[in-house]
Amino acid sequence: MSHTWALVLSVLVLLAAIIPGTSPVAAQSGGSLVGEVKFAGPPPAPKVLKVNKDNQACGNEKKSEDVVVGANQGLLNAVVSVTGVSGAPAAKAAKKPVLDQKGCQFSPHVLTIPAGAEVDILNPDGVLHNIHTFSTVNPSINKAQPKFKKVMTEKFEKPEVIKVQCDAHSWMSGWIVVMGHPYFAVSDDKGAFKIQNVPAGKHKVEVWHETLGKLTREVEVKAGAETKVTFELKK
Ligand SMILES: [Cu+2]
Repeated sequence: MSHTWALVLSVLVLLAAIIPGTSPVAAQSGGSLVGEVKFAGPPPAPKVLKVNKDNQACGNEKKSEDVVVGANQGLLNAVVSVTGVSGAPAAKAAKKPVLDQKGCQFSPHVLTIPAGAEVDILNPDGVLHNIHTFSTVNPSINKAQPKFKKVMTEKFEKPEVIKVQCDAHSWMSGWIVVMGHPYFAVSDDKGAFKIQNVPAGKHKVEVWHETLGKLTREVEVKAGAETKVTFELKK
């Protein structure tokens, strides 16, 4: 290959990397949905879970993550999604989703993935874990992951909210939320979330939290603009 062609090729590769993965049509006709999920009322004190096994790897206690409230009442780990968008494209994960079990704790506590995604389940602890998923739409997984097995890969084909436990460690619990469309996000430790490239129009927006339940709101998303929405969940 000549130097000129090599240069042209590398410029093309660079351009491909710079231009975002969404189609120009979607970007123009869509808007983004940003906001916060808040916890109403005084934040509950986190429950302390006793660790009664494998203490060297797991520590002596864990804080329950079933309600985690941060600054300004921000609620962590709430899943916000725009439901019922007709003709929604299948979502693709930007990178392969990972569910870590480091320190005998599922991380992230709530993992959101697009339907059809494979998840790498990591075991860096040098102890036996046994992932157990409580699902009805997807096949339930109940698999030992011995200490030498650093990665196990599982696929989740259908949209579903799936509770995850470890049969070796009773305190370990988490969630895998499988989505059938690309319009979702999880709230961070300030309760903030952002969903990009939502088609313009009126949509139902749903927030789900593992212990506080669900709320639905109708929201109008405008093309090329940021639409703000705040949810407040209570016990
Ligand atoms: Cu475990």
